Amino acid sequence: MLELQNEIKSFDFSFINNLAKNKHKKAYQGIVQYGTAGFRTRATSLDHVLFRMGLLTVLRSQVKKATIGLMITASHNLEIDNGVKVVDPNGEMLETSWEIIATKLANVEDDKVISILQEIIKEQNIDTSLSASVIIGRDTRSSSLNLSQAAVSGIKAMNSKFIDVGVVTTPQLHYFVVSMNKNRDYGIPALEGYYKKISEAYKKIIETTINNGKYSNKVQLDAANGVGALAIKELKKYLNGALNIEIYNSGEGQLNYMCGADYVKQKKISPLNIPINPYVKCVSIDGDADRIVYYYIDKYNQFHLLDGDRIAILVADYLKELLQQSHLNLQLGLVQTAYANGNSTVYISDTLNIPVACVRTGVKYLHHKALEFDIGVYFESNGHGTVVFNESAINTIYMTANNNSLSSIQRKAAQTLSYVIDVVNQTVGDAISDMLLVELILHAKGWDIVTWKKSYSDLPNKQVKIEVQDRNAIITTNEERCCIKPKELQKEIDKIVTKYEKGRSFVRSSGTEDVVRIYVECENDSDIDKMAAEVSLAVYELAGGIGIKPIIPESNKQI
Ligand code: G16
Repeated sequence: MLELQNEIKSFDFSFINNLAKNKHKKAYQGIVQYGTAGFRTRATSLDHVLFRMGLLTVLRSQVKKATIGLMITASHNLEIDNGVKVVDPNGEMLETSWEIIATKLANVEDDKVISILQEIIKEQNIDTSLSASVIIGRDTRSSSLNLSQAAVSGIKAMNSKFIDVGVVTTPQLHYFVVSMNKNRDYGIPALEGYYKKISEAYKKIIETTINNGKYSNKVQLDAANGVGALAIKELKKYLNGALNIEIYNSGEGQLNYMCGADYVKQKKISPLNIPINPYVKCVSIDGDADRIVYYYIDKYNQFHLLDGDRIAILVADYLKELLQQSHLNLQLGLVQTAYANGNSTVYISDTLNIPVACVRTGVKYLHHKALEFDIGVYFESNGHGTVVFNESAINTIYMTANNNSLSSIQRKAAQTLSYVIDVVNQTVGDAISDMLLVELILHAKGWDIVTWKKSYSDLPNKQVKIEVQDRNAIITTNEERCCIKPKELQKEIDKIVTKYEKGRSFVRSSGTEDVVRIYVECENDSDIDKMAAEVSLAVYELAGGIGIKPIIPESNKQI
């Protein structure tokens, strides 16, 4: 069980000032920004940022009168980077207005740290005599331990209580924050509580549904050489063979290097070190285990990806079926981003008849939008997503499951839904619980991975990244689907897309890497490389590209 350390006393600003100017002084003079998922940059530039985030989370905890989380990770980035995500009381990412405060505090000169802290206290009207608590976790990067110590140094300097949970996945840290704040209503705040909750609910569903024979419970899992490998090894103990997970890239190689969910999604190829045999179900998770994608190769060695869009559709379709069987009138909705394949959006609205919303990139935006539904499914196509159930939906589901006056079909469907609620990590996208969710659905439907893939065809698509002098020079609107700065760029993109049947493209600056991301999709596979090169060249020329200039292939042949 987690235990809070340290006792609350009043702040000693001269002590904090001394730490800020000496032990945790700025080693990096560039600007760091709280981006899509917190601060993320070279690990060597982050000590002062972590110290200051330690200070800030104590204030945030006093404002929210709740436990706040600090996760040290750079998720899908390579080992050389690191970062920090601040987790708000209900498991959401830090509130946007505080991202600005965090960015300000992270960037001021060492001798201004105290005055900024005082400014925050005044502006936010913080009662600094209140008790505060922070939970801190880290991934397996070699830089993570020192950075977590810098954060602890900040937390201790503010005399706050804290728990250092050590090496955990990002979703586990979110789970801890929520279970601490919800007084255990969400789950027991310990790793054992997390594993038990999701594995027991999974086993209950597996036991009560019939397998028609096509489903195989074998999964080859690429753990990106990250913390997910440790977590999956633990999970296996709780699953007792209910799922046969073979783990690859479990830490012997470099983190996220030619492996992991991001690599597989972007390159559309298998990762290193995973045995590839036709039709074997494979999954890749990312460095902090908050994203997951599925894939297989066919007998012609062709690679087939089942990304976040497909997972969302599988999950939403299954939930809709259970809602129909249990006669529950709950509003189910799905949230995507502009990266979602056009055909997936059409399939959700036209075939599944489920309302679908589009928001900008970043789980924080998807999560909030999903909360508008009774049951909100959200997934980014990169495999980051989950399902959220509101309180009244949860109560209705439990009541229906226990209402003996209803038919056994109705009750059983509601019972299954109640188990699904426990399999899902509602606090944030969680590769591990998402895998269990996908597996229980495939099991219930009796599907192999090929049958799952058959539901609809993706439009050919491609994502590329371009380095520019200043990625902030790109400004977008309309959920990132339209570029308003540099002014001429959108006109150029519009011209390019009209040349291709079902052409669609958008560009946006990444919030986790120093690049501009480009997305293109169109009807014909043979056009996709040319289209991507044309948009890349437009970005390069109009947004200050650096490095090698993109070359447009002469024909529409694939390169
Ligand atoms: C983070 C965010 C995701 C986002 C991804 C890429 O994921 O949590 O919502 O899709 O970054 O963001 P960007 O395109 O801005 O670089 P992770 O798994 O890296 O923490």
